[in-house]
Amino acid sequence: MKHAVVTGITGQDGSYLAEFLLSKPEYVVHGLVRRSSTLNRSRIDHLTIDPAFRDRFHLHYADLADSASLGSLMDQIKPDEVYNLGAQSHVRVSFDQPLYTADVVGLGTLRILEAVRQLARTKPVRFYQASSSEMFGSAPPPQSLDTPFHPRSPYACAKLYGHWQTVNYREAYGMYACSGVLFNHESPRRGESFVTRKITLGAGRIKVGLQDRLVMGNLDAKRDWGFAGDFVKAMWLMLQQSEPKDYVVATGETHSVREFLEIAFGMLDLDYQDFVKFDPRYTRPSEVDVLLGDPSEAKNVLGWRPEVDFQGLVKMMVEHDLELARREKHLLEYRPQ
Ligand code: NAP
Ligand code: F7E
Repeated sequence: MKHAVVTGITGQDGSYLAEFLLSKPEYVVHGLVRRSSTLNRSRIDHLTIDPAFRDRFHLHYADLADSASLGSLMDQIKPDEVYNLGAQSHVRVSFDQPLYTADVVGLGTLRILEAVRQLARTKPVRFYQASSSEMFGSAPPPQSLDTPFHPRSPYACAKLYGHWQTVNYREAYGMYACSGVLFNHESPRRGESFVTRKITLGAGRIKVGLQDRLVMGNLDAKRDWGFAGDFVKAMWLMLQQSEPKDYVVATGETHSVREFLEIAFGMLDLDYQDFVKFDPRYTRPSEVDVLLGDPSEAKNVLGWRPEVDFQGLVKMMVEHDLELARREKHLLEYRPQ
């Protein structure tokens, strides 16, 4: 059996990656979870309770801020593959908590790389680092690995630190370590405060009458948005090659937040302009205006292709969140008095 360790398993990508790995009978998946006062495992509950995965899906307490927990888990599990997806991943929040973000996202990557390096002395182990298109920041589009990085947030600076540490561990110690520079990827499991999910949740609730406005920031920013379920396959492919290498993973299309709003509200026969209000609270001290990735290496070398297009992504999220809103309304209407 192949043992894979996944940090950030309770997050959007962690849940899709776990599903994808478990769909391959040769994988045992070990997810690292943080202790919290209430359980936050809704994205992976279906995997935990499925008897088919009882012997192939395990959760372990650890934290990227805690080297000892990472080292002892590497020692105990002795994984073949490590996917480092754990992060304080919200760009706006990183301006409020820059040191914490640098610790978990930047130093956290170094902590797990060190734990993997110790293990690599005794057995082969492959490492994936979740790097981000935010590292390109204000660099003009289209962005590829030949584009100079120009990060525009504490989050992006921390990711860049993790990216270069990953490259350096590969070059210095000959480790099989890859940095996947992934552009924005979304899904019905996306965190509620990221812009796409905020829009589809808001549109659904407005449609059923639970909400009458949606308060947003900069609608002119453009992003290269893909489907998270497609993107996790590229992570796995990167660890299956004969040589380790970094890749950009993107759709190669860019759309503005305004376009996302127009299409999502339009699918519900609503005009977003009747409901969206501006609040500077949702803007950032320094913004990333346009992200547009060039995924040609991922296509040519890994054979990776996104299967869900932009319209399909918006539709999937709108339909999911309309159903959520309907259920919420139903529960409110039928709550015992
Ligand atoms: P997400 O939904 O925010 O999930 C983040 C995960 O990291 C959660 O499981 C979270 O655990 C965990 N985590 C947070 N702090 C941690 C710590 N101190 N120690 C261990 N785990 C910790 O993020 P995502 O969208 O799935 O993204 C996955 C990774 O890809 C992240 O590294 C993100 O920065 C990066 N990335 C994402 C995108 C994107 O568009 N989604 C693009 C490029 C790169 P809790 O549930 O306990 O909070
Ligand atoms: O913002 C604008 C905002 O927070 C997208 C993370 O997964 O992808 C993500 O980072 C754009 C920005 O994602 C609101 O100013 C307008 O220009 O959904 P977001 P992000 O910052 O691109 C990268 C690749 C990552 O690595 C990160 O981990 O939308 N925007 N109004 C808004 N954004 C939010 N969140 N909320 C608003 O109300």
